Amino acid sequence: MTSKQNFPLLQNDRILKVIKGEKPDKLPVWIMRQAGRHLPEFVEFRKKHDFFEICQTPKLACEVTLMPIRRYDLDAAIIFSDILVIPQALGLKVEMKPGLGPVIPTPLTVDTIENLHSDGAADRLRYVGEAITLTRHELGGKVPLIGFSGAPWTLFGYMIEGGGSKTMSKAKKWLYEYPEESSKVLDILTNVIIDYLVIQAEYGAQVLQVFESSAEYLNRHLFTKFALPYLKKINIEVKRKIKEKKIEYIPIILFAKGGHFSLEDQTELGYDVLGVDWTVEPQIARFLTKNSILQGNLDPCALYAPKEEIVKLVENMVAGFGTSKYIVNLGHGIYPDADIEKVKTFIDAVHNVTL
Ligand code: 1CP
Repeated sequence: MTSKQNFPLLQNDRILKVIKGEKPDKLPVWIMRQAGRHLPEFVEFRKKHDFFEICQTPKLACEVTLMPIRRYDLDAAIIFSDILVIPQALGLKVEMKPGLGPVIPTPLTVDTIENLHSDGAADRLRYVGEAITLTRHELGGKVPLIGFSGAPWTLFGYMIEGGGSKTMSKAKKWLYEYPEESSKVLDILTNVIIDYLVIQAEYGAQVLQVFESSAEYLNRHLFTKFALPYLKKINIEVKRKIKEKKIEYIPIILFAKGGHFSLEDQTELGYDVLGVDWTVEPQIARFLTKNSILQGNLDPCALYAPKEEIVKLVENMVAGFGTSKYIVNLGHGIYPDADIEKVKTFIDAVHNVTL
């Protein structure tokens, strides 16, 4: 296996500089879901390979991770995988249905909690680590590599709903009807997520992001009870374990999509960066999060606008966030029909901002 040491020297440290409180030469930008369906080369690649085959084969995952880096002037790569590899490692079957997304044919029930294979679950995800190590070498230090995980509430939602949902009402029903069982599952997930993120750090991830993509289905009360304590534990424990293993400090980004009602609370969790979704006004996000480093938040649909308009929207967004303590991204994942040229306009507009 490729060595976890002697990685090539990092040439583009814009994101890491921002996180350390230093001034980069240009504003850094990366795009959530950049390694995916909007790239014609990915669509071609997918005709030959099953989704989870790509995730589980380091060479293939590395190849897809590099696709957007070859095409665009991005300031970070994100390892190709999916948040649902964790439910899979816990023993649930997950299928990727074309045009539909992930489906769990036999969702979790209160009676099947005991069947979850939590022992060794993170170890069964070492293939993601191997993909990270390989990608770090293949990147040649061009940009830093981000590892990621889904957050407990978000994964809980998919496991109970059996896939995506417009309301998450089945998962929310658990929170009201079976709070103890809910906490039990959230605890199991939290522990696997911690070990999984530590593995990613061990294998060479330089930044980690936690996706709480289903924050939008909760209110402040439910989020405080069923999301925040687990998110807090993840940040503390990952950092503690990384230190214990004498791995270099790794910053962690939290992106709670639709969690604007909790932005103020999120500042108390200790994450290095808070992601902001596209529904929040930059000035309001700044006001609520005080000195936090923020990431976001252009509406993914803004990429449908004419190029001149995209440039203006970027300038307005940057004026709202300010140029310090800021990493540019979209306010959610890029859509499959995004135009390559418009993506380039977006990235260039960010890099053209005078600091
Ligand atoms: O480029 C990258 O960002 C790396 C790859 C990546 C990431 C970070 C993929 C590949 N998925 C994810 C994270 C992920 N997966 C999230 C969190 C980000 C977000 O909120 O968008 C979520 C919620 C998922 C679950 C998921 N996987 C969905 C959403 C389903 C729903 O209805 O809620 C879908 C459609 C997928 C499939 C998927 N994951 C990734 C790709 C490229 C695809 C498309 C599937 C295919 O190629 O057939």
